[in-house]
Amino acid sequence: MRELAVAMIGAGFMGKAHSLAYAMAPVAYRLPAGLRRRLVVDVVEDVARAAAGDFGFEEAATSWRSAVERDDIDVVDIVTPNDSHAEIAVAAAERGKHILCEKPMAIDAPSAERMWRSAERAGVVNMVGFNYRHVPAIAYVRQLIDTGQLGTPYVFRSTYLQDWGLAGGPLVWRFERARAGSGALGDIGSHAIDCAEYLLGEIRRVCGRLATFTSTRPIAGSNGAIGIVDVDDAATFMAEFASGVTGVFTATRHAWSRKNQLAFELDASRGALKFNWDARDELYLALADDAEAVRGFRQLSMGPAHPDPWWPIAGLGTGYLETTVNQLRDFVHAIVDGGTARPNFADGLHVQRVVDAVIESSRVHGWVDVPAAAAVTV
Ligand code: SOE
Repeated sequence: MRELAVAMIGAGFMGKAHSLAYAMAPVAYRLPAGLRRRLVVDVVEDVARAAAGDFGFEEAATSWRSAVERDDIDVVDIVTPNDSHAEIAVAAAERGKHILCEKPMAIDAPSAERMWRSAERAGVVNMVGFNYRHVPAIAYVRQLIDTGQLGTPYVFRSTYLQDWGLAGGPLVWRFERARAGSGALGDIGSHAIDCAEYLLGEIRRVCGRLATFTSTRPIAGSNGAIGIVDVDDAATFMAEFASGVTGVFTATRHAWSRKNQLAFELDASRGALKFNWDARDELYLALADDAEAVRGFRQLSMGPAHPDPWWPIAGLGTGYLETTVNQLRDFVHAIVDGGTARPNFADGLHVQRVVDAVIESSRVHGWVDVPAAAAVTV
């Protein structure tokens, strides 16, 4: 069987998640290729070495550039801070490597467009780590919409709420525009945008407001020096989809006691539904065709009757890791069987365009158009 050798660039929290996925995916699914954790890269040698041991990689290195140039590497997995994604992805594509890149795809749409262009030119498989669309309940929502069971979608309301931004922590890269591109908007709002576009198609116009509540933070290891936060702590925007659906979104890392609450509701002509990551194995569904006496939201428990079942009975549970395994499965199939793994760089680029449009909209206090994906050519 073919074997894909992976160089993972970055060794933080997402590196751990992806490493677990490399170990679990061949057990969870019968994959068409083996996955070899060949090389892990971190600029700090000790961190790289520790990661190789902890995450099960054969080798550790400190230069991503040498890693992507190696002939014995098939896949480059980018789990570094956002500002390095474009440079690494472009170099990897030029060397013919397949690329799995963490979200958001880049710090802005022009960088994401460069990545997309390079990958298209090189003909390599490319994928962005928007893992939440691989939750079985969300994949099932897509089926409900595509098969017309909900009728015409009308209004989509989405919130992605966390509270770790309130803890008064140091000025990590996620609070710096030059490194992250944006704050809550790109970090977690991008997941909500990806889910929305996966379910309902492209967003074509937005009107939003960004706000920063904690505007300074201590600089780690600097003896009390204070740094400026130049990204949003909360992003709220209205969206108009190309299909005519209306969307309302809020993403914030300043929402007390909401730890990782990606939630949405959809109202449609023949039904409605509610999803909440806190109970991710459930979906609340109401259908207009139900007899009047029992009409209301029913609670579905995800299982073998739904997409991506892991276990033979419903209710055993799928979580964060399962979504990264499902994502990896699609990536490996695209490499071996041909085709594309979604969300690919074109999808990630469009999400980035929505993010950039929300930032611009907040700046000009008005609606901003989002260029269509079809508007770009290689
Ligand atoms: C931090 O907000 C974070 O780790 C995000 O960067 C991830 O994408 C999200 O899945 C969990 O929270």
